Amino acid sequence: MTPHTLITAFQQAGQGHVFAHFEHLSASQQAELLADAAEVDLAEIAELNRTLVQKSAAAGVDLSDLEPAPYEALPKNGGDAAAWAEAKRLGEEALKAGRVAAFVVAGGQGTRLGYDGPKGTYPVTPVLKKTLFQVFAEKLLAAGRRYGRPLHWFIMTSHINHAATEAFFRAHGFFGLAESHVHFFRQGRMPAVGLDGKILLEDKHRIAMSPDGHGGSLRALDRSGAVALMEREGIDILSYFQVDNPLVRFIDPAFVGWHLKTRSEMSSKMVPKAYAGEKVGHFCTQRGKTVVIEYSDLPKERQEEKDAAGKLRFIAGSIAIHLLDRSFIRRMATGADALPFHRADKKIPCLDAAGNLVKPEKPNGVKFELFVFDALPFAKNPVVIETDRADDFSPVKNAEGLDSPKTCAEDQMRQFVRWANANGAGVPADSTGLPPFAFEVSPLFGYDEDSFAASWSASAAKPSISAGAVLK
Ligand code: UD2
Repeated sequence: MTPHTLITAFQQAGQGHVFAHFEHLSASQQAELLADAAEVDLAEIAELNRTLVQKSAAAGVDLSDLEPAPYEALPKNGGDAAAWAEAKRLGEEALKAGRVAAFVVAGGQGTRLGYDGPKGTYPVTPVLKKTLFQVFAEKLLAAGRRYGRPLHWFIMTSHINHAATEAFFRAHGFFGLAESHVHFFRQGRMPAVGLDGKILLEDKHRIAMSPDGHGGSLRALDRSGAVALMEREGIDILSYFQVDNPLVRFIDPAFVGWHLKTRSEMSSKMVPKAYAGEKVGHFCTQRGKTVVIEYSDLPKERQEEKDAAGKLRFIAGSIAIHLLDRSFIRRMATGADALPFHRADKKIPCLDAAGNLVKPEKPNGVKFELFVFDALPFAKNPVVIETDRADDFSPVKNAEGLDSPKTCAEDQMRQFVRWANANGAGVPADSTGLPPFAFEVSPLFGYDEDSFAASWSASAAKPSISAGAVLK
């Protein structure tokens, strides 16, 4: 498209103001603005304005016919122990055959934490303050050794943090992983619009663009060549997790086995919600399909609904851990089924009509985001399995209070104590399982109960666990 046709298309779509300052820009700034504009799908924005922006903020989420989704309970909660053991065996086989790769979505901005930098570079472990990325890398390294082949790792970044993320890995020698097995790619971007549907400018030569949500990962995986690489390497399953959760067991043989034995195209882990209003999605079924309804979309009375036994009815909380089949990713990325966009009202710094930068006090615009769990209703045989929260979920989201660096470090230590004491270490702990001093277990020593037990029994002199100890 020539600059002229692009500008005309914007004018015809009622978005001509994007080029209001064009004449006064330098040649390179003009080129930047044209490049931003070329990324915008004007028909898509017009449609989103019609369906999302001109409606109330909650419009678009269908809450009819919702039922709680069934899930495979853990054996200790009534699940079938033999079926779990069989799943673990199948998963181990798949891991040894190199059929599984890891995938972290790390394109978000971490605004709530108030941390300026890629969230994966945030320090989280109790003693050594290893970063999230290092924890994941070491888990992957250890799993590769355990299953006899190095695992591939896909890392989705965004235009905001791509360069910084790559530089961080490089500066740390990829934490011991082979560089050839770590694959970075950038997610797509969407323009933000004002409450009147007009595309916002963050500068005279820049459209206010933001990452297209973690659901953008499906198309970005395909576009970036990640799916083709999986095909070449014989990787059938991608283990999806979020960058904010160092406890995540993303190489989990039983989970992989459930996925395989149920012939699921997309599988998920759930935890029973800790309390009615916990900020997690809810696994539900809706007219025969599995769906996730985000906490912000499910009315309070439904979040609090109880069943006959007095238990929360919509109990299955989504902690954003999934397995995705390669062929399913490709179908979602290139086929006719498309994820719906969600509307997020935000305070977006932007230029006013006179071209001055304003920093709004209240939401002044809308960002459009895709959510990966919206792929569930399109998947064949989706299965949801229960997991122990203590072994899979303690995210760092807020600077203080719930889901903060402090709660996360404590949950890591409770896990270390459980693993150690299951092997007779006799570490003292309070009634919540927290030790009176900080210590830490390197993922290279143990990244789950089994690997910890294996290292423990292999060490002739049992490691001493005291204040500041690090088991390596
Ligand atoms: C997410 C889930 C919530 C629950 C919770 C568990 C949604 C909408 N909600 O809430 O149901 O499972 O996690 O912790 O997902 N990201 C990108 N690109 C983007 C946006 C996000 O890569 O454009 C990544 C981000 O880096 C992070 C993850 O997605 O790893 C989650 O993002 P979030 O902080 O927006 O999710 P949250 O806490 O609202």
